[in-house]
Amino acid sequence: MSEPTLEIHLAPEQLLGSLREDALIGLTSTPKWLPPKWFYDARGSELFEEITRLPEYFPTRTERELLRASAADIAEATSAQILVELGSGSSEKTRLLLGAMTEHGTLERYVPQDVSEAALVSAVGQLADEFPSLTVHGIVSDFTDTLHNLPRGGTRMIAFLGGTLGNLVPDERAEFLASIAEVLDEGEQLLLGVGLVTDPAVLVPAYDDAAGVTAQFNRNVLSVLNEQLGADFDVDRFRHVALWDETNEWIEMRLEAAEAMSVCLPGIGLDVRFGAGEQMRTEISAKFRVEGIGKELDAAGFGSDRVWTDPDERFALILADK
Ligand code: AVJ
Repeated sequence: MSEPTLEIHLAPEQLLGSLREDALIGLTSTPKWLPPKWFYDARGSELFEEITRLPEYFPTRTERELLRASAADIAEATSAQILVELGSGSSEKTRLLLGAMTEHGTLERYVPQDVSEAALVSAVGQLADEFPSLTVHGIVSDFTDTLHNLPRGGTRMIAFLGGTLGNLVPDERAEFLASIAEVLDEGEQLLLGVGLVTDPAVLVPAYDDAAGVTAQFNRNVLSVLNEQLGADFDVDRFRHVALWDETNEWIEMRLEAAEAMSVCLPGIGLDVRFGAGEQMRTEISAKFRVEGIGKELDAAGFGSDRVWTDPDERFALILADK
């Protein structure tokens, strides 16, 4: 077995710099907002893993079953030697794909990328044990950074699973898909996992669970600002809000100030006021229609694609060819 390796492209100073920029922009905007990327410190990553096991949070389970059912087909439809996974987190579901792709015979290297070093360290160790024929090389970075420094030396498939594409606003999404198409050579592929538009009665509870884990996850972004920027958010005075935006077809998570308050953020030299009941957007999680995402992939510069969905049509895996 070869030892897994880890490459760190996100110096802590860089990470802090971009958090400061994002916090400054978001907290001085009307309405206020914060990018979802900042949920995922060690505690936030743990809370997300906990979310994936909740009875209400169906996406992870659905995608896992879908991967189980379609991994052999996907392996059949690719001759990739390198699998690069963006936002790999725990890589838990990817095992199904790695199993099928190593059996099929072309895969040599797995390159998981994530912003969370803690999540990656534990994932690469386990994966290298489980798949002794694979070279496992983790990259701690921002995914846009990884895209521009993509590994070479074989045919590549980029996997972007879990529905994380839905966290990008439409403009960011178009730009992101186009830059993936741009860095891939002909014959290389993108494997995308996206949540589909579903009954809001099923969707909303997935983002507002009875046990309150998603609420803790949402509020964790305030703890991150407290720790990293020396802020004094009174985390418990913010209420978790999850709603279905019918027009945009996305779930929106917000934090609502329970009462008027001011917050000091010494790390960015900012004092901000929240009015009673003021809501700040912390995440969008867009859901897709098969036809719509097909058009977006087309527009981004991809060729043909193949689509697999679960029986309830709540999730889709799309393999797009460059
Ligand atoms: C990891 C971004 C796919 O949008 O469903 C879970 C994050 N937010 N519960 C999602 C999340 C609230 C999740 N993604």
